[in-house]
Amino acid sequence: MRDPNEALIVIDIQNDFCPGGALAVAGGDQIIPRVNDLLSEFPIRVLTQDWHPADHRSFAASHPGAEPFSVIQMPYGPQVLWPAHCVQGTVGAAFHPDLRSDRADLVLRKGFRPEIDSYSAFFENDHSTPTGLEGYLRSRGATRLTLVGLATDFCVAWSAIDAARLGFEVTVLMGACRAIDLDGSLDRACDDMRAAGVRLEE
Ligand code: VGL
Ligand code: ZN
Repeated sequence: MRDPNEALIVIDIQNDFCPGGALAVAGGDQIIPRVNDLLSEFPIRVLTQDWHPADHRSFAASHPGAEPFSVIQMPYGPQVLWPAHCVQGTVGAAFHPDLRSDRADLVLRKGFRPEIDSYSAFFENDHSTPTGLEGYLRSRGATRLTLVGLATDFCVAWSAIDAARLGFEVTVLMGACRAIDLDGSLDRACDDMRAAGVRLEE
């Protein structure tokens, strides 16, 4: 068993990020058995859920003429334009049916503001608008966080780096994550996580 100060943060294991989904991550569903086991081990268990309005500004379709996976400048910095995904209330936004979401204490939704994306579970992509997760974890006494889920190089990495900056002791279990890997984004994300003091384990 784990210490009472240990929290598991499960990032975005939703249908749209699994094979057959709108923004499928290769092998995204393969991590689910291990994640289900981890959900039984940890005393504090959080699931995040990417949760966008249908006209979200991170969607290529919201920018006439723009191709999915191109990058534009937003007021808060560069933004990859994604295929529409995880639209609020759709099957694509639901947790994968094999994920034991019943084992979670908290479901944290993010990306619900139409004008700004939110990769991190802690802050929106402006790096300043909080989601409230930090307060939740601190008030439950969490100091050590283990992150797993989808996708390694976007929501997992951004969450891990923010958590380390906030002073949590952070481990990412790479074997329980899968990546999008867009133009070297996985290597960059690993470098950035290590530089932020995140421990990467298998
Ligand atoms: C994610 C791209 C867009 C993720 C979410 O969960 O990594 N990636 N929205
Ligand atoms: Zn998203």
